[in-house]
This record gives sequence, structure tokens and C-alpha cells, in this order.
Amino acid sequence: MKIYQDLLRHILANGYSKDDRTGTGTTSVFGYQMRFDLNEGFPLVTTKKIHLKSVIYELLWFLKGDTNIGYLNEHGVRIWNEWADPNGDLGPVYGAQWRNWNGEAIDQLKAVVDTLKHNPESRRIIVSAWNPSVLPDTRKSFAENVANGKAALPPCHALFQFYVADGKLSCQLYQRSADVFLGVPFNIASYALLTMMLAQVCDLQLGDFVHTFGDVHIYNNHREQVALQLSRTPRPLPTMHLNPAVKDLFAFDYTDFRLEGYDPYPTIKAAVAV
Ligand code: THF
Repeated sequence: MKIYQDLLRHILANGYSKDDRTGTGTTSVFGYQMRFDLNEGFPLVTTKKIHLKSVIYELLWFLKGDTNIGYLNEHGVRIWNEWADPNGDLGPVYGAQWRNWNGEAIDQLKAVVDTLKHNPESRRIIVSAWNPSVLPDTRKSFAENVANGKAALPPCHALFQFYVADGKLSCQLYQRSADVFLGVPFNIASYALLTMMLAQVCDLQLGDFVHTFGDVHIYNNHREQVALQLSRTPRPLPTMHLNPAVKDLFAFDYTDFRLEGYDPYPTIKAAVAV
């Protein structure tokens, strides 16, 4: 994952100092792209320990179309707690847009599976989480927005597209806003997993995960953590094994994932900007 260290270095060398919604302050650049060949190993950052369990449960939660943190908390995953209302609701965030756009039962993920199986050369295999009709009013609290039928937060990973060539499945994500220290290692692993799951259920080989960014930033309170991470030399990537018996994208569960050969450096704690 030298490519991830390169992104950290690029921001430190070229970034602008920029204030943000959370009041934390960032160093930020606009526009960047990384490419991971999924045949070269599972792209999980090795220069700190990534809590893959959180990544997997979050992805399963998106795939269920669930937008209440109850399921995550039942499995010990707390990464969405800061934004939920007192009932645990986040409003129509990722899961709702992926599986049930505007409550009208437009299932974008099911359409992806169907198109990959029946029309893989299509140039329209897109999922948009960016739904202007449910974007929050930033003057209101998270809970007030949820009470008004809006999402607590606008999606950061806004739109993704699949591409099949030579029997290989690739995915490109457009991420409008990216917290490079905390969020990005999760986002890379999550989309790499989703691509692997889709390849398996659609009988395709693995291609690339292309990660394209808008405002990609290092929060000012992550600077020391980033310096520590940059002092570490990346280690070989682990391998992810999916249970080959699963042939339905929506039938995976936590025990169907097995990571082999992950040898990360120790955890580095950091506060999440809310
Ligand atoms: N807001 C901010 N400021 N950063 C983000 O990365 C982010 N997200 C989601 C929504 N808003 C965001 C939430 N995703 C962690 C990881 C992902 C998150 C939120 C928080 C986090 O704290 N990770 C710790 C602990 C992991 C754990 O306990 O499982 C870590 O060390 O990695 C990005 O999509």
C-alpha cells in the first residue's frame, strides 16, 4: 500500500490549509486518483491496524438497505454512532439509496447484479448515493434533518461505476470528500470487498478498484498520527477469501469472509471529526 503513503505525502506537500464544516481544519487537495489491482492482494492498509470487522459489518449493513445503527451496535461497530438520532436513525443514507431510492423500491444494487450478468459491456452500471432530494440542511442538527426525512450526512462516497473487460470486473468510486487518515482505509477495503463479492456472484474475474477523489484531506488533529504512519514501511498485502458457495450478493454474512496473512503495524488512535 505504498500508493496510500503516496497520497498522504502528496497532501502534505501540496495541500491547502482549509477550514471545514466540523471546525477542525484540514490540509486539502482537490482531485486525486489511486488504482489497485485486486489480483495483487487485498488492499488493506498495513501501516496501522485496520478494524476489518467494522468494514465488513458496515458493508453488510449497506447491502441490507439498513440505515439504523442498531445492527452495527449489536455487532460492536460504533463508527456511525456520532451522527444518529436518539432512535439510532441516520435518515436515508447509503443503504436506503443503494437498495430503495426515494422509498420507491428502485434497487440500484440489484440492477447492478442483473446488468453484470446479462449485459456486462454496459457503460451505465452506476450506483448513485447522491440524492439531492434528501440532502440535509446544514443549519439544522443531524437529528432534525432525520426527523424531516433527510439524511443525517450527505454521502461521502457519492457514486460508483462497474466495468467489465476481458472477463474482469473493475469498480471506480467517486468520493467527494475524504478523511484520509480514518475513512479512506475503510473506504478502499469496503469497495474492494464489494467488487470481489460481485465478481463471485456474477462469475467474473477481478480487475481494478479505481478510487477517485474530490476534496481529499488530512484533518489537523491527525497530523502526528500521519507522521507516525509515514515512518512505517508498508508490508505485503493480505489475501481475502470469500466463501465460494455464496452466489447471491445479499446472502453473504460475516463468517463468509476470511482474511489471510494480515500483519499490520499497531493501531494508531485518532479522533473522528463530527
Ligand atoms: N466523518 C469523518 N470525519 N471521517 C470519516 O471517515 C467519515 N466516514 C463515515 C462518515 N463520516 C465521516 C464514518 N466512517 C471511523 C472509521 C470510519 C468512519 C467513522 C469513524 C473510525 O473512527 N475508525 C477508527 C476506529 C475503528 C473502529 O473502532 O472500528 C480507526 O482507527 O480506524 C467515512 O466514510
